[in-house]
Formats: sequence, C-alpha cells, structure tokens
Amino acid sequence: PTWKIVKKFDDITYKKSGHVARIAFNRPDVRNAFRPHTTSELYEAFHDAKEDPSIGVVLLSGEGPSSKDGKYAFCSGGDQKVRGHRGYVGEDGRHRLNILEVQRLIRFMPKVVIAVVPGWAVGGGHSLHVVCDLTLASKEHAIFKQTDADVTSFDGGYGSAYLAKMVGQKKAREIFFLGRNYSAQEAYEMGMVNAVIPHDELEQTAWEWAQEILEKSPMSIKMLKFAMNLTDDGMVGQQVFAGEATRLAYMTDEAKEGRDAFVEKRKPNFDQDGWVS
Ligand code: 1HA
Repeated sequence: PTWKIVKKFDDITYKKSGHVARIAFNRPDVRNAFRPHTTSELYEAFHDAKEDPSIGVVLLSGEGPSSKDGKYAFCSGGDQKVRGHRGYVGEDGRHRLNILEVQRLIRFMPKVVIAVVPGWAVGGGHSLHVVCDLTLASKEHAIFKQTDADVTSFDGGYGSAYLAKMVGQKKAREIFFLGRNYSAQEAYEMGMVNAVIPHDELEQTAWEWAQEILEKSPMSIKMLKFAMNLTDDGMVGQQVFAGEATRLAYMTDEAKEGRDAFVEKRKPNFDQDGWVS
C-alpha cells in the first residue's frame, strides 16, 4: 500500500491508503502509553475515519521499536506518570478518562477496526485490543498482559466483562487476577486473537485482511457488526442497530411519502397494500 499522511499529530500517526485508515500510537519509548493528549488525537483520527465514506477498515497499531531498547509495543495503557487524583492530567490541567470515549467510538463505528499488535498490549492497551473487532498479533513480540489490579485502575467495562464473553469467565478472571504475560499463541488459543503472524509480515497481513473485508457488502458488514454488538450493549446496542434500520426505512417510497406529506402540509397517502408480512 502507498500510505498518505492524513495529518501530523504529536502522539499518534494517521495515514490512509485506498479504503483503509491506519492509526498508530507513537510514543514507543514509553511502550506507547497514552496521555490525555494522545487520547484526544486518537479520538480525532478515529472520528475522521468514521466520517470518511471511503474508509471501510481501520487498523490500530503502535509504532516502534523503542529507541531505548528496541522493544515493540501496541499500547501500555494510561501514562502512569501523568495520572492525577481524578484521572489522567492533560496540559490544560484537567483530569480525564477519555480513553473510554475512544473505546465507544471503536465499538459503535460502522466500520471494521483491526488491532494490529506488534508488541506489548497492556492495561488500557489490552482493553483497546479487546474492544477492536479483530486482533492480529506478532508471533515473536506480542505480549498480552493486564496490570489493572497492579496499579489500581480497573476497566470494568469492555476490558473485563466483554473479555470474559470472549475468552470465558475463568480465563478472563485469570488474566485480571494474576496479571501474567501471555504470548500471541496463548492469546490465540484463548480466542482473543484471530491470527498469529510472523512479525515481519504483520503489517502486510493486516492490509490483506482489510482488502478481503473490503470485497464484501459494506451494509452487511455494518449490520453484522452492530448485530453482534447488540446483545452485549443493551439499549445502546439496540439504538445503534435500530438507527441503521431507520436509515434503510428512509430509503423507501413509504418514508418519502411521510416526509413529503408533512412538508407539503397534506395528509400522507400511504400504499395500503403495503402491510406485507
Ligand atoms: O485501566 C485503565 C482505565 C480504566 C478505566 C478508565 C480509564 C482507564 C485508563 C487507563 C487504564 C490503564 O491503562 S491502567 C494500566 C496502566 N498501565 C500499566 O500498568 C502498564 C505499565 N507498564 C508496564 O507494566 C511495563 O512497562 C510493560 C509490561 C508495558 C513493559 O515492560 P518492559 O518491557 O520491562 O518495559 P519498562 O522498562 O517497564 O518500560 C519502558 C519505559 O516505558 C519505562 O520508562 P523509562 O524507565 O525508560 O523512563 C516505563 O516507565 C515506560 N512505561 C511503560 N508503560 C508505561 C510507561 N510509562 C508510563 N505509563 C505506562 N503505562
């Protein structure tokens, strides 16, 4: 792929090629930990990808390796050095937990988000891979680890409860209660990684997975994602799914007649043979 930089950010990189967007953490010397500034940039990039009708798949990854020791990371979660009394403290002095807004954006966007994990996926970084639709992991360097109970910062939402739906209750509790390291292969066997890829082929493989998805019907992919989300997301899941049903309904003659009758200040003339079962 020939990537075009969309915008220069401080803490992330953001590129597009064809119908694929690639967003990556870019703080490799701190294992791609996120501070509020990182998260704001991440939100902006994801929002742009969500709004761009030419984008069907978003790859989320981490730049690397670290200039200090050559190690790779996807993301090591919230930057503990800027964690304050009520959240992570930005340059504006405000305390935030805005990574949760990014999680919701990934979850509710009508496109496929693939976590491309080249190294450490830890704490809030682990939760991010969990909330992505698919995960591809570096065979040699990916390590999955939950440190939430080490640093007293717990993701009680998608990071844990949804993970349990994915890998089962016992495994999810082990991941959180013991905080061990798991290799890409172990994560694959648990069902939280789709494929274990040789490190040198990871980016190319992610691109190929994206191309396969892009051959499918966009509407079907969107409806399937929202259908699979629905039961876990309660009424918000219903809202998101139903919004798409409303959009499809808008495209019918019946809906256009409803709208036109209102605008033209007349009684709607609906097709009374339209009560199809
Ligand atoms: O759970 C949540 C949230 C829940 C609800 C709502 C919002 C949430 C928001 C965030 C989070 C969290 O993310 S909590 C979990 C926070 N993350 C961690 O506890 C992971 C901390 N890091 C580590 O355990 C390790 O660094 C590592 C397993 C990722 C890698 O170990 P390694 O390879 O031995 O490297 P290490 O030497 O530890 O780290 C390299 C450099 O990166 C160090 O800096 P240096 O000493 O060279 O100056 C290290 O301090 C830095 N670093 C790594 N992770 C972080 C970090 N600096 C700040 N924050 C980090 N998370």
